[in-house]
Amino acid sequence: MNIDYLSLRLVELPLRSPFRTHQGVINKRTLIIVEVADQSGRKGYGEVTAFAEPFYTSETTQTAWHIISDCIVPNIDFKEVMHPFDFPEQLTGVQGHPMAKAGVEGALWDLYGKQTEQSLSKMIGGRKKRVKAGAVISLNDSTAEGIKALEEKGYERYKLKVDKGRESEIIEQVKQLSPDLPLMIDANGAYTEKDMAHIETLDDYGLTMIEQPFQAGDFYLHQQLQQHLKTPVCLDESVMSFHDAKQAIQLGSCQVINIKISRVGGLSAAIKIHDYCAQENVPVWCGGMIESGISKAHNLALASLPNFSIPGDLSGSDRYFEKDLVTPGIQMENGEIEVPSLPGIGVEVDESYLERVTKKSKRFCL
Ligand code: OSB
Ligand code: MG
Repeated sequence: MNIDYLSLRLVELPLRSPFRTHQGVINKRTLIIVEVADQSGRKGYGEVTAFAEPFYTSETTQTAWHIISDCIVPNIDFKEVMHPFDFPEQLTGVQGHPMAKAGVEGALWDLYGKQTEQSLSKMIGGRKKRVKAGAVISLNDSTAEGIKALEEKGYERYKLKVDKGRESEIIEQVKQLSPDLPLMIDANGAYTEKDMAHIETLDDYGLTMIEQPFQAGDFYLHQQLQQHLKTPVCLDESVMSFHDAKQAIQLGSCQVINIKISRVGGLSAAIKIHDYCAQENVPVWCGGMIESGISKAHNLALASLPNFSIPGDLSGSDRYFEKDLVTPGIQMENGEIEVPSLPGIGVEVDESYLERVTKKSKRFCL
């Protein structure tokens, strides 16, 4: 792919309002932007969506910075990467750290698309021109005003973050305001085995699914719950690889999978999971990470694949940010977002704004 250099930027984006869940609150979004450039000056961008703190998965911005700088860059022979699919195959010496890997792979996909003048969606076999959006209602937004504001924007699917013990109250509030809209909840592992009966009390609300009720790693407990529940169980944190997806499906631990490029270690793995789920008749949707327009553009390409049949956590730039790293920002209209059709990720990075929000940077000549 003729790669000249790779650079990392640690950026901090102010959030319009704090994003609060039972695991804590995010006031500003710390991210790593990965850039790869070829000798002709074409640039590809990827994003490491790990958080500053390890509340969601074990990675953090700092572990990812270390893994990319000290383990990935020195151990990859970028001259042998002819296509982005070649990159994960060279990563056998780096266990774990899916978000660090996904950020680099993402930059390679964008660059490859620019070099071959194809959109990312086209390169991976995407079919849809537009995808359905969905809003996540953090514990800060779960007020009548917060929900009305999202409905006025045009969101047609809601996901509520769980506040254990207050689920019914919040679900009923949303149902009163928007009785016909699809609604789901995301527990981010808030429940334990003792909550099994409590979760079953939510089964008659007609929720489209319950996401990640228990801790990641416990395929058994999710399987026990799914057996007793009409509502589909969806797994997020539990699925960190293709193998996790296969186990979850074969064991009956879920009926739906949330695919995040970052959590599964990159677009190659995300596509593989998508294809496997399609073969097993398990619908998937694209998860979000409160990310910038760079990662959102990658998500839109992924979500254009045929088995992404459920609206994802795909929102416009203005959902979380006053100003995004891409210009113009990602737009949500009438509950849908257009899949970019220009080469690579198909969005323009605002380099001067990127420079302004950069806290530190590092460049590796390859
Ligand atoms: O569980 O999907 C999650 C945000 C941070 C960490 C984990 C999750 C989330 C979201 C927000 O639900 C998704 C988004 O709108 O970007
Ligand atoms: Mg989730």
